[in-house]
Amino acid sequence: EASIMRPKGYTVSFHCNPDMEKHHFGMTHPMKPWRLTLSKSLIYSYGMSFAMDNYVSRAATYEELADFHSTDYLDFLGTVLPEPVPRDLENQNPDLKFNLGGSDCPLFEGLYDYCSMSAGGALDAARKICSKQSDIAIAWGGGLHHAKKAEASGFCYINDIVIAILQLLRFHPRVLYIDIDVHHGDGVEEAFFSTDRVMTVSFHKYDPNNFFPGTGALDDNGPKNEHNSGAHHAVNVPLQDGITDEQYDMLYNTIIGRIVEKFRPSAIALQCGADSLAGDRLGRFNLQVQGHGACVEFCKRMNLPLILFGGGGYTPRNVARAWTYETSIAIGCQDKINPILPQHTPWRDQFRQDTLFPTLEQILGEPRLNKNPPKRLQEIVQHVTEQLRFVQA
Ligand code: ZLS
Ligand code: CA
Ligand code: ZN
Repeated sequence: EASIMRPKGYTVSFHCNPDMEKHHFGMTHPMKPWRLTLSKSLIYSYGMSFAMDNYVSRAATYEELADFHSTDYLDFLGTVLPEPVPRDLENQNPDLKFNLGGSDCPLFEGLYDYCSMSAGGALDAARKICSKQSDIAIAWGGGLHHAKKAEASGFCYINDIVIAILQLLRFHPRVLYIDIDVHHGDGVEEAFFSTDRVMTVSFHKYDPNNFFPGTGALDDNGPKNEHNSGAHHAVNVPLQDGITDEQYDMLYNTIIGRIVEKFRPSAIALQCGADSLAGDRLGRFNLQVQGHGACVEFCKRMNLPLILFGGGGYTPRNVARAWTYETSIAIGCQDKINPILPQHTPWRDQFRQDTLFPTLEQILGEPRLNKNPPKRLQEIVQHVTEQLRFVQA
């Protein structure tokens, strides 16, 4: 039989909604939904859509959002409108309801649609994984890890990741959540704080007083009460400016390798925030496209159903590079693609900002001083190893 002759094939699905990308947070706001358009056009220019199942995702319904979010919050989110006139001086610091309307989480035209489309893509991806129609499902429009049950936070209004993981939990006994965004994945950690069915792992820049959101210390590992099943099921990897590919790779492989061994997840959800790349407008790390992509490669090698979410990423041309490279890893064609960017990319001017002959992997930006001493990295590995002694599948 033919299926005996060849290794089992696998399916990658790609979930996006072009309408999501048209929204604007405001001129100066760092979050630019059009980075999704830029990423997609590069992915399509390489012809990668021919190696995936492509879906235009629907918007998530109110009921689907209410799986995680409070109806009070959703009702408010569904009715608030952007202010018709700019706030005047005496109105600079309004009482923010649900943290909506400040400079991080502004109100903008079509906000509810934008949020429900982001969640719709993530949820479609999770459903394809549950039905085993995909082995790897990609939702670059998702990954908004700061949103809380009844609160917007850090550019995130609806936590599409939590909603997608809740869907996975209907079919999967244990889900491993990994977060390589430069910010702490606090919203996802909090949502699954009290369960041993989800282990959350975030790698992030940690400086409680100077870097958002200020949580995610090495010894924040879940409920302190040992009788709470969520105890020890939150892993935090606090890092400093300038971490390199080599250091990150060592930490990631050691930590994720041991977690998979101990926790034995049946599915992995990976938030691929691209603000951990060198040269990011908000980030602080020195990761290259290769080093960032190595995290995706490592997860793929675990041979478990995998969802890839987007997330942060504030230098759009580098976001597009990373998510294109990571799409190629999902498909398995990363060694076969031309490193010189395709001539006919409609957005070539964006990439020309770097050099005359821009490549997929070369990102520009002054490297930041590395403030991660090897000794500290060893301490982190040591702490996580000890923490995992309390974890069993
Ligand atoms: O993880 O640091 C903060 C909070 C503040 C400082 C900034 N001011 C404006 C508000 C109060 C304490 N917020 C962070 C949020 C980072 C969210 C990351 C999301 C994710 O990548 C997932 C998608 C922050 N960092 C930088 C800014 N906000 C920020 C920078 C520049 C601007 C422009 C627009 C708005 C005001 C001026 C803004 C925010
Ligand atoms: Ca993170
Ligand atoms: Zn971020």
